[in-house]
Amino acid sequence: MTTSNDKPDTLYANPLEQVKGFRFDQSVVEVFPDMIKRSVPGYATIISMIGNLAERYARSDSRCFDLGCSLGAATLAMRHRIQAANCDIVAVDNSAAMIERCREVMAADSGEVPVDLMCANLEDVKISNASIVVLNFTLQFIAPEKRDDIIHSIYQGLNPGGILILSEKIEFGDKPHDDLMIELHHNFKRANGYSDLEVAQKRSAIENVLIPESLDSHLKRMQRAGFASSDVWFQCFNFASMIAIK
Ligand code: GEK
Repeated sequence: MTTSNDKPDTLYANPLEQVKGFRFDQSVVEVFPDMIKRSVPGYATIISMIGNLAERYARSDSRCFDLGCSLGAATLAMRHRIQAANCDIVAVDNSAAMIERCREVMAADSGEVPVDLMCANLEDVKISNASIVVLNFTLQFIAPEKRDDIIHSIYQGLNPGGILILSEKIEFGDKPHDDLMIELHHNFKRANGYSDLEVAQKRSAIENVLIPESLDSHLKRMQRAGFASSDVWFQCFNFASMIAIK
């Protein structure tokens, strides 16, 4: 899905009179592969390791869910590594523009695992008979007061031994450390060709749209939901991915 032909993300390259709240609309879909790769440290590694985990945890006659699938990068990673027989992937996103493009991406892919694409709010999707649920940088866009119910219903829908993979932008309780991680992330973006103006305008667009929490809040929430074990398996600056096992 991510190729050198990706359309470059220039959405915030020019000064905007008013920076509106970030939305996953058609203009974002057009540049999404370039945007996410230049903005999220470790994104390619996380996607590739989701494939690795799918090979290890997908079970025969069960389902794998990719919630907030965007253009289906995690879905494709799972699709190409799942060995279990009769295992389906359910990929969900509430942006019609994302799902439409994701449908084209899936059609162009030769993987054999069936993929069911749904344009829906993930809160309305019933999780059942799941061996894997992926929330790859999605929960951060959902109001914090709704997050307990979502993680709890994922727990309920997982089969014993099933896993939740939760990747999130995170914040730190220690202010100097939090400031340092933000600075290092912004340096990463500048090294990937974003200007100071782009970094600043994007930051203001996602304020109040992307709400990060601490690793501790995420791990405690998964524990409260009933997960037997949960911990971080990847972190780069203020981006982390966790695994919770039922
Ligand atoms: C990847 N996982 O490439 N219901 C369904 N989808 C939602 C909801 C919701 N309530 N809220 C947000 N989304 C992908 C990357 S991007 C992360 C995920 C980012 C969707 C939203 O439309 C968008 O496509 C996705 O979650 C977040 O592995 O852009 O930083």
